[in-house]
Amino acid sequence: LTLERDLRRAISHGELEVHYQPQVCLRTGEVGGLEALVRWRHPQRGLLQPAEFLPLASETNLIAELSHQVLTSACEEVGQWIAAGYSDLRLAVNLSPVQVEHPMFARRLMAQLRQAGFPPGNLEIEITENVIMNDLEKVSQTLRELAQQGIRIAVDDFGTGYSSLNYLHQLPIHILKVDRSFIQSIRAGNEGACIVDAVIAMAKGLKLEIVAEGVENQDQLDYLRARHCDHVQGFLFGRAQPGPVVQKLLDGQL
Ligand code: G
Ligand code: G
Ligand code: MN
Ligand code: NA
Repeated sequence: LTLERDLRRAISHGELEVHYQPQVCLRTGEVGGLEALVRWRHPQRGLLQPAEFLPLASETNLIAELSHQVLTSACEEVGQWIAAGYSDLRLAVNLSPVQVEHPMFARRLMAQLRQAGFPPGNLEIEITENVIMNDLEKVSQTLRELAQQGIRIAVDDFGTGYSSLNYLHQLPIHILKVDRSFIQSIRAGNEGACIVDAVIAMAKGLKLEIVAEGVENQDQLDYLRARHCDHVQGFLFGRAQPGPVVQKLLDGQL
């Protein structure tokens, strides 16, 4: 209960921060995208990770307000970088089930982007397979509305959910994010690597882009490069960092 009271205060007092983890394009070698990941700068407990407060936020409906803040901050900050010349920079945001299942979600999101002056074509939303399957009808309507406006849809943690593959050609999906558990099994002779091969082959057949998550070492990178994976994300390229740090990283690329 203390944490719930604290979280309400965090939302109203601006204790939430958005950090960004780079996604590197293997074709250009440059940062092509940023995944927004929320952090809570707790006055006593220090910097808290999402696992420590998102479950509570979801149970208490504070998730709606929290998500709105994350999106507002990220659109404002990344929107400035886009306007300053990084015109192709993509912003990826994670959506929770309650957001995606709300019937007004697509319209509210579009209104928020207009207000922030953020180009919809630079936005990517990440949802998990379980969120898609939970209410396929509702979610598919929302995803169609978003895709019509140019927003791109990524399936997060691909390969770990309880789902068939049917939704891939029924829904406007643009990107598969291969879960880091598969990337971690890229080692000589490990069978997990053949799942990565299969997902990349399928993505190419379906004309979907691939983001490999959790890339931590050079062997994994070499493996993914040899298979023409599109984008890589992971500690090898950097953890999620505050906006000013990321801005320096981008400026070093100019
Ligand atoms: O930052 P970290 O790597 O610990 O993120 C853990 C998980 O928390 C992510 O995989 C993501 O699913 C979730 N997450 C992080 N930020 C947000 C956010 O702003 N909104 C939602 N809904 N989930 C988030
Ligand atoms: O949305 P998602 O749950 O995929 O969010 C990314 C999560 O993965 C964050 O919690 C982030 O800290 C974590 N992460 C990002 N890169 C790596 C990595 O290279 N290795 C590991 N173990 N975790 C990572
Ligand atoms: Mn994600
Ligand atoms: Na993920």
